[in-house]
Amino acid sequence: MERNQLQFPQDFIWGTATASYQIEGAVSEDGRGPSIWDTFSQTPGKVKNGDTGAVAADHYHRWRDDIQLMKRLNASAYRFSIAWPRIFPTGRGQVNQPGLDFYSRLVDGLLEAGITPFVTLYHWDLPQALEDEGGWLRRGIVDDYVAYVDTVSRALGDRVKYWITFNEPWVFTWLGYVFGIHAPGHATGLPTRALQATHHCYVAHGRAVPVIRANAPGAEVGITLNLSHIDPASNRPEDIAAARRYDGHLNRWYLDPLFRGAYPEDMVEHYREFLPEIEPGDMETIAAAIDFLGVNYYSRTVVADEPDQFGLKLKTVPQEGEHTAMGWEVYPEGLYRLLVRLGREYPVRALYVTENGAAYDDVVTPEGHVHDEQRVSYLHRHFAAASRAIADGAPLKGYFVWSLMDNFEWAEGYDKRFGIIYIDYQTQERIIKDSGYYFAQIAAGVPSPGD
Ligand code: IFM
Repeated sequence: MERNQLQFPQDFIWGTATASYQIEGAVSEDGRGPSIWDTFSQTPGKVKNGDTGAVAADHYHRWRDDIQLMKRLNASAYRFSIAWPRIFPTGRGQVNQPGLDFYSRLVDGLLEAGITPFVTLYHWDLPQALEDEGGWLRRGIVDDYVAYVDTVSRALGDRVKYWITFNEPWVFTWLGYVFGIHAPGHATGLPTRALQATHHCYVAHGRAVPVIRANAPGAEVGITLNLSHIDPASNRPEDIAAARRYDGHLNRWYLDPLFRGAYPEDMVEHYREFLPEIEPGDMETIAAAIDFLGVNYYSRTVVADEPDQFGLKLKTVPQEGEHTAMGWEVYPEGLYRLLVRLGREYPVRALYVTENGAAYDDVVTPEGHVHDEQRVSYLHRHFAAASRAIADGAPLKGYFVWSLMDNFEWAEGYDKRFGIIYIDYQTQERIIKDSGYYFAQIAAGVPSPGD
């Protein structure tokens, strides 16, 4: 068989992924409290077109139909997130049982359909009441998070085997606490808050790992990072050094504490005036052994040296060629390189691609179809890259396409469609796109054209 063919192990997991605030809607139902994303999206000018997650894809009411759609996609797993404010409307205290029941029914429905649930415990919808106390900048949030995780894992731990503590710590800390483009919208321009929020998130992660294991016998516990393959813009030593710094900023700052128990030394030096407060024992807590690493990969990053803010001295350089509707370069080779690198440089027991996918400007034909051949091609090339990475030793066990369906793309609102199922937001009609049919073939193990 040729190396560019898709070849995956028999027990390879094929799934789709979503997140609570992006699909559920029903933001005031059954006792859910407000989250930072309700507040942020209701703040004029923060989200394109003034969109909010108030209705989203109405998954809170349509989850049964959505499970049927997953079956039609031949998906063997589903990655979704729990909305903390459905469980504890003000972040802690009295459990909101109807919120917990919603996820319990969802898990039962998935299992009945033969679909393995992968639960993400935090995908950015922090209870607003906790933000009012300082959010991820307050050390006490670690205890609140652990109590929340304890409650959820006690309730679902008899049925859920795969747990992801956090989704993309880099994104919610840097975009939320430095650049101001995600909730809670702090636009400080300095790394201090991102690094402190990251540190609290990481201590919370490390403290949660044994709690989940205790409540969910046989559970596999991991965390999902947004990682990129990084290339220097040229062979100049300055650009190579800049690429290394960006790798330290985006990748190693998040990987090293988990797998080596320390923030990377070169970056500690770069960030010296912005470093977080670290208490004795924190780094050991953070390095709690995990069963898998979740990798969200969308594109590579090309970096050049340039005087700029906070000592990183670099800029990212846009590339010619193919891009998605997000303006992200299509670069499947980066996924291959990243997966192989992770397997070689870090003691990862298992890897899952917990997100990969693309936004394109989809059109529904008069016959009611969505012929999204660019997304089919994007996915096919990334699946091929993953297949090659496995052949070259990466311990990749599964692959989740982002996303099951079109949804609320954060600051981009509903403008950007990542789904392999189209959502008509007027009627909530679901249409399986051509990429969904393509996914269904791959998930069923049917060779695809071109193989
Ligand atoms: O929609 C997001 C998701 O919530 C986190 N990872 C990236 C996706 C696309 O931007």
